[in-house]
Amino acid sequence: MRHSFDLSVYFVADPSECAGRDVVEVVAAAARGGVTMVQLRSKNAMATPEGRHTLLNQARALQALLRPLHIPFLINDYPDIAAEIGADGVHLGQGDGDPAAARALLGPDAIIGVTAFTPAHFAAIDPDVLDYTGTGPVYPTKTDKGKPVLGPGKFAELIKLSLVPVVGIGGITPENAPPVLEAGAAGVAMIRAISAASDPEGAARQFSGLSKRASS
Ligand code: TZP
Ligand code: MG
Repeated sequence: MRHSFDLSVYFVADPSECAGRDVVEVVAAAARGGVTMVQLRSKNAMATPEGRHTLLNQARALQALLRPLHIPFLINDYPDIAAEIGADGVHLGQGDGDPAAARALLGPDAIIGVTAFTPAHFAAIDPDVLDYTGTGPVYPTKTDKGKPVLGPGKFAELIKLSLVPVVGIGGITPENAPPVLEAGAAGVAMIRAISAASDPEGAARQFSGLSKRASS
């Protein structure tokens, strides 16, 4: 049985995008504001032994913060780190390894998501292995350059192909989130709209209010 999860406000926490604050402090604020799921995304962390150590410490601190709050916690890119700290799951990009191998490592209860932004990506998804997709960029973003921006119209068309729930990502703010939810997304994912906000708790609360209105 998979752990149950709610994609409605999915905060992707990148320690280098927290406006100089500690990632654990920012995630604690986001949790108070009502985020429903958290991912630790630390690009290049594994390039050095110190980086791996830092990532492990951050991951352990976040897991300890979020577990009592029943907010699922996933690690971006590294199924082995997720296994080592007992995280709730892992998020894999295209080319980040075989989802079936991650499922075999983490077991049937883990939440495993994948990045998908072309029809071929959606066609390759086995819903017995994967639980959700992150799809975007929906809007222009400085965080993940180089991918074509979908816009809400193309996003809506693309996600009709999905056999698993989809969360929209890329440049999403409380102001531009409604069309993503109206397109049929299970939720919105964001980095900077929460992590770079002067008030991450308030930003999270705004997203939480939108998703509650969209589902009522
Ligand atoms: N995948 C598609 S866009 C993106 C990822 C990881 C970055 C989203 O960052 P932001 O700050 O919410 O635009
Ligand atoms: Mg990746």
